[in-house]
Amino acid sequence: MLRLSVAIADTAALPNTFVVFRGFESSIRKAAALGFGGVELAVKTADDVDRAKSRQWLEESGLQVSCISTGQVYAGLGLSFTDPDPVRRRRIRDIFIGLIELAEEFGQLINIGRARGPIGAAPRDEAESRFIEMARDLCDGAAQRNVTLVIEPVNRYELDFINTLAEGVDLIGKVDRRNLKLMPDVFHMNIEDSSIEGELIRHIDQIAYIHFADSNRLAPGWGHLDFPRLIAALERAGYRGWAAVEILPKPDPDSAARQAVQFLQPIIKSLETRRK
Ligand code: LER
Ligand code: MN
Repeated sequence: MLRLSVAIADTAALPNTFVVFRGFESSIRKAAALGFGGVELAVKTADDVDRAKSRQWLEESGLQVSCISTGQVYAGLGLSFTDPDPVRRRRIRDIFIGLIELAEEFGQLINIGRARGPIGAAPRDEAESRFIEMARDLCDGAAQRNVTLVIEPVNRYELDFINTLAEGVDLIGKVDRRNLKLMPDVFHMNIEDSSIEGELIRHIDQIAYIHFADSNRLAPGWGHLDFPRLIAALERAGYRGWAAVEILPKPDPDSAARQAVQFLQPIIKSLETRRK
């Protein structure tokens, strides 16, 4: 059975951090009150998270961390795996090592979204080689802490490297580490992939985490993606992981998050009832 989570960040997070709620304590309480089972923590470095307090807030709310997400490492710090500058690559490596330690306690999953970096002006092979070297190194350290890294295909208007699920799977094969997996975001898939259900099912063995947003990046049900159909496909394929709602906080964070749960939960429950 699919579990629902919601993307949150600290109050100090940059305005362009892509989350629904801000402020870890209040966000965790709100997420729990609305009926989410988990929260995705969008961070810049491991220092963003007060571990003792977070542990307490999560315990009190009965929530889990679904994933640590790293978009701000790129959008805020400008660092990425494919950066041609070795000094800057060392900085992002150190940041990810800190995040892996954090994820050992919180969620055991780290996403690599835009932090994988662009191809940019470099020859594709060079950018890819830099990614592969960094990913192998980090995955080897993460494996010792039981942490998995997930690569998120992102649409072409945001990044020129890994847009489709098939490209993600191809790169995962080249990295060749058991703890590097695929993380589809159905908003990006709607732009890039030939079929949402078809590609989710085709690559289901590689999928360890999912982002949900509607076609316009609003809460599910407020755009034109067919969530009943795609959730049924995931359910049939045996996906039992998290679906994290990563949506625009519009018209306001509370309404967006409420719409997401109220729309998705009955779909998930009806499939579960049918399975019994
Ligand atoms: C990150 O999860 C993502 O989907 C990006 O589009 C954020 O800009
Ligand atoms: Mn996403």
